[in-house]
Amino acid sequence: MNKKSKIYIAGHQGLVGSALVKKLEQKGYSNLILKTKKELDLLDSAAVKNFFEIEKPDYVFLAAAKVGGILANDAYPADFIRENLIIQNNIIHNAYLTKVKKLLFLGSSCIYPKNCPQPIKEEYLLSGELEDTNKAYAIAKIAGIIECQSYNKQYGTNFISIMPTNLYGPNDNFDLKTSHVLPALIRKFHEAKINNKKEVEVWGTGAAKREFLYVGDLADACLFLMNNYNKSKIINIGTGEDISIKELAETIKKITDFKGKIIWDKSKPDGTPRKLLDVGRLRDLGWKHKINLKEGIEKVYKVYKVKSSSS
Ligand code: GFB
Repeated sequence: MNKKSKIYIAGHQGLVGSALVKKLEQKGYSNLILKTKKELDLLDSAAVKNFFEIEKPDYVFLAAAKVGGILANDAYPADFIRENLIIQNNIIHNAYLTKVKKLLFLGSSCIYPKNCPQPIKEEYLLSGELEDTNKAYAIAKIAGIIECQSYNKQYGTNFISIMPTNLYGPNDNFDLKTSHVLPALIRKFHEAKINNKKEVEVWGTGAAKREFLYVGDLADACLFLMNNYNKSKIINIGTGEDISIKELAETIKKITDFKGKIIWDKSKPDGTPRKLLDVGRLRDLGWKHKINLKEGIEKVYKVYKVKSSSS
């Protein structure tokens, strides 16, 4: 990509999309195409076809998707599979028709088999049973990866697929029902502290382990790969370290300075026991994350406190 390249960021208002816009602008890319859901409904095939024909972007970051935490995935599987299949079909096919130079598709670490060896290598994809709580989302995302690889094979396109680990950042979803664990715990501990509650309820047993990458680092990795990686093979993006939900809860308790007790709601699912990514392929290319977990949580909490006090 050069600074004048026409770059479309699909999903630019989301956690990943907004971090990509910030990173691209910081690096001096000045020709970004951004469309809100109201301006362009990615579920509307005719509208997406028309958009690509008019705008003809050179590069596409496909960061638009229907995403959510473990309960949201478990509760709305039909929405997760239907919407994600339509969005990615519309964008991938029209990127091919309008000869987009390169497209980056986002997979997710939760689409690997639930019990594969750890750390998870890219070749483990499709080697075993998927995690039940988010099987619909995983099948949609796997379809997106196979779609990119199939267009590359049949039409000679350059559509790359990346596999980020669990992400977090300031522009995250903090809704307690649909969000991921990290933003949910920041909100729970913060609200418990300012309301002088005695305890905070955390889901599951706390034994599950998760790897967390700050979204600013993910955006940096996406730019790096858009400029340096041209293979059809998927590539993991992570920190190479994971912690238990119990350790995460204790870390966030400390950062929010909550003094009460943590109560475990074992009626809620733990989900995949562990999903630590093998980041060897990415390291060999010369990329490593910069922001560690404690620093990243402090950055998010700082923004969250301001946003929650003004809302
Ligand atoms: O982040 P999370 O919702 O999604 O849950 P996954 C991670 C772990 O945190 C589970 C526990 O073991 C939860 O039981 N947890 C504890 C909580 N307290 C909470 C809480 O208050 N809220 C939430 N949400 N979790 C997702 C997939 O799996 O990974 C998505 O379902 C997506 O499709 C994402 O791909 C990256 O990490 O288990």
